[in-house]
Amino acid sequence: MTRLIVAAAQMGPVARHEPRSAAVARMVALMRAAHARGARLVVFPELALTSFFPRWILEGDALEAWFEGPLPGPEARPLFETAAALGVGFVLGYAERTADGRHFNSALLVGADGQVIGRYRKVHLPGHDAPQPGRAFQHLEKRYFLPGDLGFPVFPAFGARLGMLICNDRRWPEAWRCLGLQGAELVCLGYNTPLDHTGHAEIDSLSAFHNHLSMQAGAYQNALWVVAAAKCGREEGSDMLGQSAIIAPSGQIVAMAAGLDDEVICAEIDLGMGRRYRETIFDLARHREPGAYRLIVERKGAGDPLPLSPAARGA
Ligand code: ING
Repeated sequence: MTRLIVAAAQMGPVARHEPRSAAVARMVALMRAAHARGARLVVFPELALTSFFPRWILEGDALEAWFEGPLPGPEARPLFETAAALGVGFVLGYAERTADGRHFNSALLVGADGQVIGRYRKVHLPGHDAPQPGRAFQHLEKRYFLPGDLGFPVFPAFGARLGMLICNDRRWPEAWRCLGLQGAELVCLGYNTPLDHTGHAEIDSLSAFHNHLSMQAGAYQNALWVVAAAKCGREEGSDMLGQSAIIAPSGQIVAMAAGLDDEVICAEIDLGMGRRYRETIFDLARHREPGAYRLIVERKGAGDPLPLSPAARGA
């Protein structure tokens, strides 16, 4: 199968005291809307079941309450059951507590039968490991989560080679490259992106630009499709970026959310497009020069001989 209709299920704010059952009901409605438009894979945002709790200082049981044990638990079960009933797979961002009590910012890949295919744990944790003075909202992912320990896995699913990233991962080219070098054809990611992250207006004012720049570059330079779903809007007073998007291996945005609330965007993706980029511009076997990268990294000083092109060498 080289064509697949996919959907990003953007979510508006999830309130601090909104029960998971309410968030799941919203997600079921989004999944049904996506299915009605032919989607067979739906991507939900990062930490989709709850409010973005790393914005608050939390300790002990008050922190533990934000994490999920093994999924599907009773609250999330309707989502898995709906997926199986409709024959729709999905990616779900959630706060994972492992059996031995470790905490990760994770994403689950679930097949059209409602069964778990695989898991990814966010590697790049932004923000701080201790509360910062003077911030309207904290960003304590480094305090609440461990860095992901599963690497960047690629799963054969939905007729494609599918990888996952989570939010800040999309800003790091290595994350995309690790997936691209494994032949990923489709990357699914969710994000919660506050608009006041750095406190520097000249940076924060470019949040929307940097969001799409990162994903369009990742898509084009690795010849793969991207489905990205935001949790957005004013969530407990914190304004978060929307503009969920579906991006082609050309780097073109083929679908984008227009609002800041629950919204489904869909596109029929052609996996053959990525293949054409990998057979021409990005034929890694013919064009990529990893040896040169080592040379540049290891060069000792300006006196080292520069590599000459065949023409310059008189070849
Ligand atoms: N959020 C943000 C993200 O990477 C951020 C943090 C915002 C970093 C703006 C840099 C600039 O999109 C999460 N959850 O990673």
